[in-house]
Order: sequence, then structure tokens, then C-alpha cells
Amino acid sequence: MKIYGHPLSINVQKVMWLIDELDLSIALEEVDIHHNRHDAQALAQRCPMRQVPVLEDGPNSVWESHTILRYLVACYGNKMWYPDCAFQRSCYERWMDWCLSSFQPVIKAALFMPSADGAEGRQTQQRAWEQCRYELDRINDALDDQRYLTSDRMTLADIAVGSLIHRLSQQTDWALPPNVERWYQQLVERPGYQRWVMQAASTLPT
Ligand SMILES: N[C@@H](CCC(=O)N[C@@H](CS)C(=O)NCC(=O)O)C(=O)O
Repeated sequence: MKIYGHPLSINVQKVMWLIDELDLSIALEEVDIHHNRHDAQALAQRCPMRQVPVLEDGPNSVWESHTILRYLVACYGNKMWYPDCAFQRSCYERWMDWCLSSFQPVIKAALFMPSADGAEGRQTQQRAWEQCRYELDRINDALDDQRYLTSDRMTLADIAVGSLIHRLSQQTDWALPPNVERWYQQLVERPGYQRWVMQAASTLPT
């Protein structure tokens, strides 16, 4: 098995962090789809969107980061990662869907938009920051009486949403809400988080 991806992609980091948590032996095959034609063509055969991450498991290819997370726990996780009960699975799946549809786009707009030039650009970025803080406060509420997002145990909800928190924690001009900070400190103790999420971020330009 292998993952096609790039270590600086947050969507790849989520998958590699879970692979460490599950103690699986799946290597990251680095692909540079923007600069290497051969990489781009090889990836196109595995993912119609030509995006990473892609998991290759024997003859099967799986794309979309959260689908890969679900696939890995269904195939290789224990009952803690992949409960039999559909409702229990929905407790982490709702956070995963919310993450991809709401939280991640807002973070992207607040942090990663290269050009917040001009009054309109700055206003859009400012609105994204406000929304980001609002959503962090809601995460803070969820963590009020439990160690992790859905319970006192780590689930895919923490992998999906937690992968984004490190970059937010690096913003020097504001602090994470208290429960989010406490939760983030728990994630920081995980070797897979250190290896895939924190080390990669430390190589990015500030
Ligand atoms: N929703 C997809 C997003 C995948 C995605 O946007 N991948 C980026 C890297 S984070 C990529 O491959 N970008 C290259 C491109 O779009 O050409 C997922 O979660 O896997």
C-alpha cells in the first residue's frame, strides 16, 4: 500500500497521521503534480480530479482524504476507531463532513489566500477570520466536558479537525480558546501529529 501525496498538503497530513495512529506500514510516495508531468499523468490514472492524497491498496485506488480515513479505519482499525453502531460512527462523521464543507474553506480563506490585496480582499479575509473564530468557539463548546471532540477518546473527528489546528496555533496575534488549546496540547503529544502535521508546518515560510 502507498499514499500518493505531498507532505505539505494538510489533506495528506491527516491521512499520514492516521496511518501512524493505526501503526500501519504505508509509505508516502511524494508526487509533485504541478511541476512533474510524469507525476501528474500517473496520478490522473488513480484520481480523476488529479489531486492528492490517493491511497493505493492493491488494485484499488481511493481518493478524497476523508474517504481514505474512513476506508482505513473500516479495513484496518479496531472497534474504537470503527464502531459497529452506525449512530456511533455518525458522531465522528458529522465532524468530518463539517470540517471539509465549513471549517477548512474558512481557514483557507483566512490563512492561505496569498493576496488579500486591496480593500475588498482585506475585508474578505477579515470576514473569514471572524467566521473562523466563531467556529473555534463552537469547537470550544464541544470540548467543555470531554477530552476529545466526540468523547474522551480520540476518533476520526479529532484527526480531521485537529490537523488544521496546528497552523491556527501558530498565529501569534491571538490565542486559541481555552478548551481548544488544552485539546491541541493533547494532540501535540501524539508522535504522528508531531511527525506529519507539526514538522511539515515548520518547513513552511512564515
Ligand atoms: N477534498 C479533497 C481535496 C484535495 C486537494 O485539494 N488536494 C490538493 C492538495 S491539499 C491538491 O492535490 N492540489 C493540486 C491540484 O489541485 O492541482 C481531499 O480532501 O482529498
